[in-house]
Amino acid sequence: MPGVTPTESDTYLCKSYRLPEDDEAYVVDFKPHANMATAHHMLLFGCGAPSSTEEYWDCGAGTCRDKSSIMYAWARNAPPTKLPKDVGFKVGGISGIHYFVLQVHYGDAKAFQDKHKDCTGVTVQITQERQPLIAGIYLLMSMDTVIPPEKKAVYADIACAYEKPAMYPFAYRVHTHQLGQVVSGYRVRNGKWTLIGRQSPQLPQAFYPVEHSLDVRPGDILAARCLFTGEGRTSNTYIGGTSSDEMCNLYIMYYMEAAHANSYMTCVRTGDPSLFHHIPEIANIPVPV
Ligand code: IYT
Ligand code: CU
Ligand code: CU
Repeated sequence: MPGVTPTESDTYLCKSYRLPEDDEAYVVDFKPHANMATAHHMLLFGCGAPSSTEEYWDCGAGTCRDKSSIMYAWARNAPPTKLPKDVGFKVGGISGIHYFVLQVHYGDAKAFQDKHKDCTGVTVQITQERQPLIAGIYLLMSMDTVIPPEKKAVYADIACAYEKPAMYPFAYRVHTHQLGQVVSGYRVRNGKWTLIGRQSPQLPQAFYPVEHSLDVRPGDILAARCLFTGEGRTSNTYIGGTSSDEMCNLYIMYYMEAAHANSYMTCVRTGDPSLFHHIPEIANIPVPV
């Protein structure tokens, strides 16, 4: 951030950076520069073009003009995940990514009573050297969830058949707003459910490491469930952008062999109830926070 002084709590500020080169390059490391006392979280996106040409702007106006892809997340009180050796995000060239957009969520504005200028950010290490493995993000998200008021447990189920070259998940991030209790992601192979990651969205929304490494191959199904509660609400809650709306997201960060790499994939398909009938029971239990 170019020295900003938020005046209200929960300000989301965005700033764009043009990549130094137009040629293909690889992002291989991130170093956060964030002050726990001021920044609540920060996200780094890769973009074709940013939403604004201002020096910095309120992220409510958008982050990327075109498709945006998350590359890095830092959240207060969570250790940031590193890229494994030989793994890089492809940027520049035909990747279509020519900008980074940094989003910083500033928490309590009291931290700025002294009017100081904040330079929260992240150092991105880029190399032109080809990497053997390409990093990517597979996003599972729900678009049609409705949470009725006072309903104790509501599930948002998402599942897609996986038909791309083999991928190796190494980190995951969950995202909901206030009503989310747990988000779980699985690989389903021949009817067997194997956990990719399970986390409370009320904990810091960083990328957490995949604990037991696994591969995802054509013929597998990727499945995710968000558990919500409608308790405390007086009307239906829908998917949407404000903090009183909800979202159900699971981001799987993976690597793939460079020769046939796909960097961004999305699944928005509602899961088949006959499939989710077999989800492990632990996906239905809120994570205590
Ligand atoms: C409707 C919804 O669930 N939006 C999510 C997921 C999302 C992320 C990206 C949707 C699109 C994207 O290009 I990147 I279309 C969402 O907005 N998630 C927020 C951030 O915006 C990334 C989050 O914190 O995960
Ligand atoms: Cu935050
Ligand atoms: Cu959201």
